[in-house]
Amino acid sequence: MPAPGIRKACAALAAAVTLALTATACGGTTKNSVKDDDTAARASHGKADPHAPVKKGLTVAFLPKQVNNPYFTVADQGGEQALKDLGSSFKEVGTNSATDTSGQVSYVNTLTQQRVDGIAVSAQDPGALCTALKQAMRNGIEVVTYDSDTDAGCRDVFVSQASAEALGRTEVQLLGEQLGYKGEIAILSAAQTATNQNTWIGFMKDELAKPRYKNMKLVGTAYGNDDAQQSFQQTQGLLQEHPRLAGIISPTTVGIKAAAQYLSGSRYKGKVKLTGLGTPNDMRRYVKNGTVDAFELWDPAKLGALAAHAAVALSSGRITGQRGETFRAGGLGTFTIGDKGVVDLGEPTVFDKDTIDRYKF
Ligand code: RAM
Repeated sequence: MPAPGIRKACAALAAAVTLALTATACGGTTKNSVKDDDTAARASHGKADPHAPVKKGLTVAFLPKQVNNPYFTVADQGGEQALKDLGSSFKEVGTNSATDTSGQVSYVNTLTQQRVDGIAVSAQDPGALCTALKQAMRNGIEVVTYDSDTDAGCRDVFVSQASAEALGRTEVQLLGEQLGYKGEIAILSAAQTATNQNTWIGFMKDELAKPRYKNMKLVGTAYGNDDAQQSFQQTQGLLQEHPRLAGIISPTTVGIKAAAQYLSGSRYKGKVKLTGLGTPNDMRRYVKNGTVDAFELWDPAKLGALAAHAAVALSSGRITGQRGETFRAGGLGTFTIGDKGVVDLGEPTVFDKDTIDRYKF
């Protein structure tokens, strides 16, 4: 396997020549090798050296689902701070809409041409970015997904906010408690293609299939596309379509805020229960005015910081994305890579009127 410097030089040369490269001179099992199969990404890394020095002077680009979303602003600021602490540089690019998949693809291609060292991306769609991300990896770029994953073969590591299963099940449990396990419920999601929301919804349905929820019925799923106005209108639509609706789960910070805003100004306030994933700053007023009892989230800044640490650990050769590898992420502690290259940040936090003022994000 060529030395890391040579790997990078080969990658840089290849990127300069063409994005559709064949870096045979770089040879061996390095990530410059062209492999077309889905396992190319992680299988081509070689062996991790947990004691390799942490590289400095890297550039890691964050590509969130959507740049004008306060959740991603906080997450990416966490990434920026972590990179600063590690002696590397941060940049952020991205689309204004959470459904501009071709825009996300263009950004990946541009970052590949710019030869950044790492990309941390929250995918709007599981498959759409694959070709572009594989191209990035063939060009020596480390690819970390955070918040919303692609297919596992199209990135090195997925930094997940919490176990997807825990998130899906606990949202149903929270609503179940609030409804006394009775009534019609609906889901107000983000984009129809969003990997993270769709995974959580899968676990919500699995949870709802348990005998305890036999009197709770999922009657509809709407998509507000992480757009405030669309989410507001979709909430209104759900209530019109299902006059007996007793509760809504919105697993998106944009959706839950818009739904709370709608409910808060309507006759349904306090009657139709709302839970899901929101930021304490967005939801504080709706918890205090009795629209929302409890909801959950993780600390987005920590998620961004963990993604930054993972990208630098990959670039330094300390990890390759294989199950069982461990890496230290500054003050966040030490993390172990699990199945399919997934790293979980931790458990979600539940916020209610007694606890919400402890959190400022
Ligand atoms: C929105 C986005 C993001 C999701 C959060 C909970 O901001 O859809 O992907 O993780 O909500």
